Amino acid sequence: MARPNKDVAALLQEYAELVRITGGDAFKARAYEKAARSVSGHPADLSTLDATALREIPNVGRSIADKIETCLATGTMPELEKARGQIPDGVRRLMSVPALGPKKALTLYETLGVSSVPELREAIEAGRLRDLKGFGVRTEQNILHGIDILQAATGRIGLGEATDTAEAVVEELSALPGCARCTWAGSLRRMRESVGDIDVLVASRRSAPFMDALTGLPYVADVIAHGTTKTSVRTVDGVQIDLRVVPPGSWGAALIYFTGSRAHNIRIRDRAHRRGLKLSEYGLFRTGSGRRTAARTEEEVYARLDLPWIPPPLREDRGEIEAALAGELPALVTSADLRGDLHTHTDLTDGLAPLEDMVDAAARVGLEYYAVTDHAPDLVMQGMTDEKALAQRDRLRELDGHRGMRLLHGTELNIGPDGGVDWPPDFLRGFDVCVASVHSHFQQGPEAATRRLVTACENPHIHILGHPTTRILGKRGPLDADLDAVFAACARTGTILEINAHPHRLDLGDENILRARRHGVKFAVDTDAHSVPDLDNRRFGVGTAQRGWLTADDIVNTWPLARLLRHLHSR
Ligand code: DGT
Ligand code: CA
Ligand code: CA
Ligand code: ZN
Repeated sequence: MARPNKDVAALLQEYAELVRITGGDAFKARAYEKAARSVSGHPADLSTLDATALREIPNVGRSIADKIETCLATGTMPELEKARGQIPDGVRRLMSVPALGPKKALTLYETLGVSSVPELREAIEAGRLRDLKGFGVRTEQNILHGIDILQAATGRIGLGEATDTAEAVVEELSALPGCARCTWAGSLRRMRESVGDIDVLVASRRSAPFMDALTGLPYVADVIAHGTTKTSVRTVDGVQIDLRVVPPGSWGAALIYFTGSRAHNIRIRDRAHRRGLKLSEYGLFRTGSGRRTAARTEEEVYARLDLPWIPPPLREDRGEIEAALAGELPALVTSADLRGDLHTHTDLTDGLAPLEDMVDAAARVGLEYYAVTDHAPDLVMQGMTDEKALAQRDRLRELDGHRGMRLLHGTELNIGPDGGVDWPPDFLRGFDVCVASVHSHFQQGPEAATRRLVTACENPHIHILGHPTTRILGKRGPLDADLDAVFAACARTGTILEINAHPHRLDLGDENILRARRHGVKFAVDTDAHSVPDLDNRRFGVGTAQRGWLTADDIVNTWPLARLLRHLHSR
């Protein structure tokens, strides 16, 4: 996402929250929230737009467009500064706890003087929330659980945000004279769902120009260490970036070393050791003579250890070395294998772009087929009706074949607490594809939650289980269900498990994919796009699938459309 869009969206969102906390106009808060979403989902860089173009962004009227111009020019807006002055920082910190809305946060601050997350935990443990109006044992439990999720996420950065930052840094450094190679390594190259920091590697004969360029980037807030082999900085968003510069002849060995994981590196270092070799970030050396035998490329170093090149998402010591030795590394799915997307939205429900724009964008990124799956009526605030769904279907049939792309009409059903979904069977039969997902009642116990998902799998009209655990990274934990039972039900019924590619979801995640795979299920890597830029999240879904050892054949939306439709109809 373009940096100005992200910054402006954050300011609008913060303003909306402050309006809510102060008990201001709920309509106004919603308007700013919607504008924040539109701005962050807008394909063009805001700072390149004039006043007219700003007003054409969905949910941005004249007044908000003026405020956006002020934000772009000054980095803030007077209304926001005023609201910031009225609300203690502590209340805003409390609102970062999942499960704690503005009203409750304000109550806690005003009645108990609680103004930080640790104070909140103490207050709960001391039983001080018990007697507050609107707080019960259940709320306490939810808040404690929310604090746990928040703390587990603390200090780690999401895959999407980390990729944006890493791309910007690599682009900057690659343009400098004398740069032979430049890429990111570490957990980001392994496509972990969150990363501790970003590791960037440069191959060059001279290091100083790269170190200086990194410390001089406009979005760098502090320099943690500045040296000749390693420099570390922190960005204004609090993201740490480590940069190493190595001689071009050490590139492959350094890339292996800094890609990790530590556990994988230990395994291959042991292997080197047993061959009378020593592996470091500078190369593979003979123990006796100290002569270097391989270092220039990753392939060369692995080959010298009698291993094929191992794709970074597999480098976790989860059996990849054994599989490599047996010649059984999976032929991992790649982004180029994806032919379609089976879960997407338009502005008929909560998407930001009209059907025509989404379809056109999907065709431009090269998809062969595309399913539109707007929300179904049980999610009442989305306002879906039979008539709207049928009208959308007509329009979609007219657009079918746009730039050679095939269109499927689908829906995203809501799995109710008992496993039932929206619409009667006759109406469901009219859709080409049905995704079904949980959007409510997240707190069920394990038995009910398992029964709920298994019931959905057994519904012959449901093709795909959307974001199966329903977690939101750093915000909401997974449903408390027996996933092995759910995966077994998917295998038995032919229900496809989604790998939701949104970087805040990545659901299923890698470990659950590995588990599900053992049950012999099929997967769909879908974006759940709510805007045009969301379509680019495919790569995060693919990276997650790769971490789960999946091949193209495991993923139904890599299949030709005819094979996919046969599979959907066989249910
Ligand atoms: P993260 O940043 O916590 O998400 O995870 P990584 O894997 O990116 O870890 P990081 O940034 O500490 O280091 C990057 C890679 O460098 C790591 O995967 C392996 C390698 N590495 C760094 N320090 C050591 C070390 O002391 N021993 C070994 N074996 N490898 C190291
Ligand atoms: Ca790292
Ligand atoms: Ca690091
Ligand atoms: Zn969706």
